[in-house]
Amino acid sequence: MTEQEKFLFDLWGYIVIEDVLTPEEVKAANQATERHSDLIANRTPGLSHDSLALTAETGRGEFRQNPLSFDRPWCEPFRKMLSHPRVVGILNEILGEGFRLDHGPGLIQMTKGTEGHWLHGGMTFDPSQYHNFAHGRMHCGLCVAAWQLTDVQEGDGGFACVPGSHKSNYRPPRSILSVEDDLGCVQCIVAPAGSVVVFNEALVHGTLPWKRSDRMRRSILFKYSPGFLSWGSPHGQCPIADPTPEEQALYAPPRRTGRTTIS
Ligand SMILES: O=C(O)CCC(=O)C(=O)O
Repeated sequence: MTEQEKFLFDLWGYIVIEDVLTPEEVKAANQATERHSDLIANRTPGLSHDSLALTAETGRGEFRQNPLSFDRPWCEPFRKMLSHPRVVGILNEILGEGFRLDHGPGLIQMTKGTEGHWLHGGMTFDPSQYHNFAHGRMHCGLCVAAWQLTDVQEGDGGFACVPGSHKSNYRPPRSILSVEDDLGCVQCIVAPAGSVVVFNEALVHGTLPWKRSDRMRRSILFKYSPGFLSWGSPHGQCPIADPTPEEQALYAPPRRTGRTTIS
C-alpha cells in the first residue's frame, strides 16, 4: 500500500485503484458472469426503504451461487480477484497479516431503473466494523474489495458514500441516509472497469439508483475481516475445488494466533 493510498484511505475510508485488472481480465470476468446468467436473480425491491431518492422499479441482480465454485475456466477470474497481490498488500496493512475472507464474493448487477440501497454503516461503535489509528498504523474491521467489471462515470449511480464518515461521531440524519437531502456530503464514486474500490464497512455508504441505459453496472464484492474476527458466519469449508495454500488460508476459521499469512 503506497503512502498516498494510506493517506487517502485513512482520510476518506475508501480508495479507488485503477488498472488493477487488464482489459483481458475484465473481459474474462464479464464472460464468466454472462455464461452463468441463469444463476443471477434479481432481488425483490426493498433496499431503498421507500426513499424518494433511491426507489426504482427493479431490485439488483445477484449470483445465487458462489462464483469461486464455478467450473474451470469460469472460476478463474474470481479466484484471481480473491488473492490479487495488489489487494493483499492493502489488506495486510489495514486488517493486519492473517486477514480472512469474511463473506462473498457477491455480484451487484444494475441496469437502468434498478433501485438504490439506503445508506448504512458507521453510526455507532460496532466492534466488527471500525476504523482506528494506534501505534503508528490503521486498524480496521470488515473491509471490502469491490471489483469493477464495467465503467462507472459521474452521474451513473452505483456505489456512493460519505467520505470521512468512518471516523464521524454523530448519527447521520435520516435525510442523508435516504439521500433525499444529503447536504452535498454523499458522493457517487467514479471508477473505470478494471479498477478496485477498497472501502471500510464503517463508512456511511450505500447505492444510488442506476441511471445509464447503455451500460449496466457490474461489480463483484469480496469482504475481508481481521484474522481474529468474523462478521458473518464462519465458513464451513472453502468452496474452491482445488484451492491453493493462499486460498485455503483465506478460508481458515477466525483465530487470534497461528494464522497463515499471505503476501
Ligand atoms: O456497492 C454498492 O452498491 C453498495 C454495497 C454495500 O452497501 C455493501 O457492501 O454494504
